[in-house]
Amino acid sequence: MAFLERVFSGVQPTGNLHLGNYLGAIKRFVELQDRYDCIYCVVDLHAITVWQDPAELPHAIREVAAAFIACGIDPKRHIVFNQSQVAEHAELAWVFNCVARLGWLNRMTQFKEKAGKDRENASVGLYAYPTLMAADILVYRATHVPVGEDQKQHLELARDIAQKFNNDFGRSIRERGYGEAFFPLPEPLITGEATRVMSLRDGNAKMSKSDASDYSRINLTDDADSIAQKIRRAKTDPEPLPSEEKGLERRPEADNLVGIYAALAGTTRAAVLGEFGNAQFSTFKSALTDLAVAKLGPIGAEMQRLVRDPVAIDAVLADGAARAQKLAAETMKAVKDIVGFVRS
Ligand code: AQP
Repeated sequence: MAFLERVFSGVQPTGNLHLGNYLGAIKRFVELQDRYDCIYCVVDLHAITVWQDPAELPHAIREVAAAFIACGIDPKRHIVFNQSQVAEHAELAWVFNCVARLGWLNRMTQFKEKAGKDRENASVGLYAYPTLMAADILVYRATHVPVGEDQKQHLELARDIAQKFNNDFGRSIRERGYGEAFFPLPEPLITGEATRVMSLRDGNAKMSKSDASDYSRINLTDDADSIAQKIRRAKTDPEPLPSEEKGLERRPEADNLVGIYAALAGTTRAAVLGEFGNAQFSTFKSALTDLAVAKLGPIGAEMQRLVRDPVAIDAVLADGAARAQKLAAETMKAVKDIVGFVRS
């Protein structure tokens, strides 16, 4: 069955939005706007799976919305909102908690990484995170989901949940006239040169909001001096850059910086090495700094301008939430019908 093509993705309001979030996700969100109807969500329900200070969360939510808009997402043509304003996400997540199997969730590597050794003390929400993520996507029956490489396993789980719901309730879906399958199997869109941006301090660790070292990441709100300092101090190896991609193998820091350059410039690693092959890192880092400042400077400035007007951002979020809620309510009405809940 053909489903209406629709994009959904989200970003957590957990502070320190960084270059990885931009290149792996938000920049791609912007590029998809001309081809799809898009729904971009500030996933605040996901954020509270780990402790968030209620005094800081509202600012973090508005900052992600500001980043979406500053990067070029048009909230009039598409939908921008925060997840907690549309209760259907949590409602569908409960149904999916009853569809997904414990064994599936036990395999999720992100839970293992985030819970670490203190697993017994992790929230139930952190464990159930992937079923909520499946609900986020499927409550809009979205068909395409742009994400960074780290979300691939969660996307596969969302597909498994959609498939199992379609199978378990297949007869009900058909008898009630919803076609052969109710949910699409959402496709991950993980493409480009920077699907996994690594830490500037360690080429084997993901660039991440929660890294204790601010030198590990470039934040979207960093000024030109900070960007320059962070790139200057980024870890490298003693060799000059190779002239071919194969030469980046087993050189994670070099590979990361070349990938970042390629993604920011909208070109490929091969083209970057065509230009900088045999160059010393000092030369390359200086070019990368100029490029990063040129691309990120205006975004950071616009984000700062937008967050100074929280009333305007809240109006965008409220408008988006109202439009999202209409779509989500339609899905939930059908889901309740399919599952067999009685409505008075
Ligand atoms: N390093 C990265 N490279 C490429 N893409 C990335 N994403 C995150 N880090 C990288 C993508 O950004 C989107 C939003 O991520 P998120 O805010 O929902 O959560 P996250 O993946 O938990 O972000 P962090 O920075 O990694 O936070 P912590 O420190 O809490 O672990 C997603 O599409 C993600 O793939």
